Amino acid sequence: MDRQMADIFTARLDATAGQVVTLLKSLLSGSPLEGEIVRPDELMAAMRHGVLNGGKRLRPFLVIETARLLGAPDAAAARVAAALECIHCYSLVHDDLPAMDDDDLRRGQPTVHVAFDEATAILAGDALLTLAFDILSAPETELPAETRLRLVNQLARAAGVGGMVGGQSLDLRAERVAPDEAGIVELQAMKTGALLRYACAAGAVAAGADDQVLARMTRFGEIVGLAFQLADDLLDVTSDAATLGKAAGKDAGRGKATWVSLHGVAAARQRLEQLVEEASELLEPFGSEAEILRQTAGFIASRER
Ligand code: GRG
Repeated sequence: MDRQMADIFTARLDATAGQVVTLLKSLLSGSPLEGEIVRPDELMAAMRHGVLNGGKRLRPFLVIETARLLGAPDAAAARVAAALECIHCYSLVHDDLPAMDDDDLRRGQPTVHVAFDEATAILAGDALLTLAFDILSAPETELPAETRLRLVNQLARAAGVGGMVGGQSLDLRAERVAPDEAGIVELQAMKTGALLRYACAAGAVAAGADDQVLARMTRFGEIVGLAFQLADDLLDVTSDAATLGKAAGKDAGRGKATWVSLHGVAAARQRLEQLVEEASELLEPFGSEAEILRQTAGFIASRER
């Protein structure tokens, strides 16, 4: 991507992030909805802290751009995107907890358990998880009830025991027993891949795409997920190598087995190129209208943060 195209792409990513943040702010307001009693101030503040503190909003972008390509209503796609971002942010809040990664900083700011306390961070994550399903299923997400039910069901599977949470569990186990290559690929497809896959599938479901298009976009999401994880592992290695002044190689990174630690940096860069190529091929039937999604795959593969 040349400089000018990169600037146009980043401007579009930022504009979409702005649109999603505006919606998230209203969904995270303190006013109770019909059927709710009160929304406790401190809990709401912790939820806002976990969601409205920056972030690239890549998953929402994928939902919205896929939905746009396939003709779903913008407002409905934005709500699906916001629901998915609530799940992503909950996972980060919980991942940062002392019992998990025990991180003090996230997106350059104190993590939720540091800014509030541990119990409040657990509850903020729980409430964000639940809110996601409220947003998706509510009639305000102006899609047919059957479509909303499908979106809810698929999100439950992407985020739950056979998806993100299951992947986190396998990742914790991997610290005790190193998985083989197939195990690494599987746990990453679950832990980080499942939500990215869902983002693209959900955009297609919201647009009422037929089975063939849905399968194509779901595969596109899987490839983007693989590229995201590989780029993330590469970033770990290169940032460690830069800070420690050692050559990036098999012993670089956080000590966890990854595709990069098994095959090395050069092979990982080559694999990333192949994945972007594969993603691009999947978009061929949509012609130039899919250019933004094509660029998104490239952006994810070459991201520096
Ligand atoms: C604790 C239930 C539970 C799940 C945690 C996804 C996950 C599972 C943990 C995230 C840990 C982590 C930092 C993984 C690396 C890849 C990743 C998901 C990075 C954060 O995603 P970005 O780069 O973040 O899209 P922003 O801040 O831009 O939203």
